Amino acid sequence: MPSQSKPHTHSIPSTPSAFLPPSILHTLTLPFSFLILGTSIAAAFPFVTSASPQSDVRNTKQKHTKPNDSTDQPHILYTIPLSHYALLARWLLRLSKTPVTEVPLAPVYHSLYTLRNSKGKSRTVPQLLLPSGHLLTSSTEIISYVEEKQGMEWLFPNEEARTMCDELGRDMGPALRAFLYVHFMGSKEGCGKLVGILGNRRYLSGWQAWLVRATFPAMRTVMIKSIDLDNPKTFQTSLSTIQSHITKLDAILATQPYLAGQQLSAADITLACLCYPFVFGEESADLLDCTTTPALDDRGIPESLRTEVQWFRETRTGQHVVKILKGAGREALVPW
Ligand SMILES: N[C@@H](CCC(=O)N[C@@H](CS)C(=O)NCC(=O)O)C(=O)O
Repeated sequence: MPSQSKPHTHSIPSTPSAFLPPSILHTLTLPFSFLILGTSIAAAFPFVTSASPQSDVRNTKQKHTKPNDSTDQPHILYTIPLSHYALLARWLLRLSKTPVTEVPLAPVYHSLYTLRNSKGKSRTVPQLLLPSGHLLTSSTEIISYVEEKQGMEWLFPNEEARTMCDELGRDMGPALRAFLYVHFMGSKEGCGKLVGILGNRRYLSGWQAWLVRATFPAMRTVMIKSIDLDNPKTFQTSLSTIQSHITKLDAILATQPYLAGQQLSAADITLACLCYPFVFGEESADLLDCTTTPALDDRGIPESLRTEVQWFRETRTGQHVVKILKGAGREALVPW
């Protein structure tokens, strides 16, 4: 991978002013923003704040079974627009024709919803609130839920598919997130592009998009701390994880058309979603051009990431990701 030759240049200071010029907006503090957000949520979404879902943690081997859950009733999906795990949940719910209302949330502020929904147990997105009031708190649980729907058994044709899904979700997803955020948040140019994506009214409600733009320096600091991006080891570990997965997946794809054999499975969809922010280009711009998943075309790419993306797109794994996004993605990712 190109950046392995210069690993120590890739960690970032968490001080917001290191990359952004001072302005009146930067003086807004996080608590102030939380106050605005909390008030707005209570006013705008009383159904969210009064929900009392349950939460638990499972892997894809465990089955979701809850009495009174009709998959034909409306479900509520909580997401962050740029989240690759949220894309995975959305894709599978669409494929299974589950009726869903999506609640896209600004990063960092999302936790006001997710912690409330899960009674403090889970902060991350995606979360899926079932008609029964039961809450699924990860893409893994959502995959299990979808798998149980009639006609969705093809998602896991064999144990390899299941193992690969678990491994990709556990290791590759967090590694890619750290790797990409270092590139976006490590330069003024990257920060500008990230604000352009995260604070876009196309993907978030007007006031949330405003909140992202107004408080980006504080948000950036929180994200750097929570992903440990100011530690050079984080970048280095992420790189090795990504590299070793790609080497392994390249070898698999050299002998068979799909990750679990001769047909598309949940493993291919998981890989495509988790790598979606790593391919950029027309697949992302055209095929993912819907109201909830930011299109990452050439204009959105930070300069420092250009060579890495080019490198990835030329690997067998990168080409597979593009193929899946172009194929299954076309049907699955039309707007709700
Ligand atoms: N294992 C979880 C991981 C989900 C995850 O890490 N989501 C990220 C977004 S890509 C998130 O919510 N980050 C914000 C946070 O940690 O508060 C899953 O499969 O859903």
